[in-house]
Amino acid sequence: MRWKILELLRVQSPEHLSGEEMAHHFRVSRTAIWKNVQSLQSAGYRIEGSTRLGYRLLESPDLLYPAEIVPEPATEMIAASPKLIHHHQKVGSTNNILKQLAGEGAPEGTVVIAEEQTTGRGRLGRAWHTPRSKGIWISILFRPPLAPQEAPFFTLLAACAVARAIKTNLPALDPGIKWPNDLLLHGRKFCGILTEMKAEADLLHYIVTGIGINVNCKEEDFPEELQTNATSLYLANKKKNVSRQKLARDLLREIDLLYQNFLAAGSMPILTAWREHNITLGRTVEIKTLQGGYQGKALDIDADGALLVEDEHGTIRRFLAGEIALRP
Ligand code: BT5
Repeated sequence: MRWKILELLRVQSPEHLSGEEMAHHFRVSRTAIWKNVQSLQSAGYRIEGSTRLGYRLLESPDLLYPAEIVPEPATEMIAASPKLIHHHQKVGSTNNILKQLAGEGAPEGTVVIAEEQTTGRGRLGRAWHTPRSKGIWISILFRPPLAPQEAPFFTLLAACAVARAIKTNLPALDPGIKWPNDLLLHGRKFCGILTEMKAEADLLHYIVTGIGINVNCKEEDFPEELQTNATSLYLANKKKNVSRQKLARDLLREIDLLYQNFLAAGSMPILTAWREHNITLGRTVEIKTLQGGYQGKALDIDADGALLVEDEHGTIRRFLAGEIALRP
């Protein structure tokens, strides 16, 4: 009920709304309204109470509560209602929490988002740095009817969604996708994606795609070893703060749109969107895989999102995973 009260206060803002009116609306006592208002206040909302006029919302906190980031109008599947969004102040890793929920049967479209992670992860056990309330640290659950080897495709889907949400919010910025899971601004990484899955030989149980976006990080928020390679939207946006709530809402909507598109029409629309935002194709790349290193020209991605690289002898190889460095 507290989120419904918040909604009423928001609509009424900057005017007051009487406790009695709300009590009547919800068919509860005025004390029940007062308790819910108190719980909103302890969640960080500045709500003024006056015995004569009622309650008035003065300020909302910069926190990614479900009520603040649920897309309106509602999406089809991803974060389609506030109940599907699990917000935490501090977790180890949002991917881990969501994998646990997925194992317990959480529905497709469930989202875990945190203000801070203590053990945020990148690929191969690398650490992902997540300063408190400075970014969007989020994981999304998919249960697509696919074979396990198609899971890496969800990294591409998420990368396109991030690029699109940024173009909507900050049209002057030009984020580029570096295959497979990085997004860069002016050559520096501001977003990383980690797709994990649970599967048996031919059966995919679920995919969890984790996205980390440095939104309002300042230089000093990055540890020294990241300062030359990492950036944030704030830094790229002439040091102006960016609304995390609006960006998170738009990101969820873009993920939902791309996913619906994918379910209806297959991978083509996403590959097209990916090509539009990529900064990988046509470049000479050095690719490191668990099997060894390789150099060549990045020609294209195929329907599974694998990168096709041609070496100087004209041999084309296909990479489903790996780490690339872009050469001039
Ligand atoms: C990634 O791995 O880029 C995937 C990052 C995914 C993070 C999200 S946050 C929500 C969800 N929950 C999780 O626990 N993870 C996901 P990789 O390509 O392996 O890159 C990792 C490397 O990026 C590190 O070794 C650092 O060099 C660098 N790095 C770490 N934190 C960074 C940051 N905040 N900004 C830019 N670079 C960073």
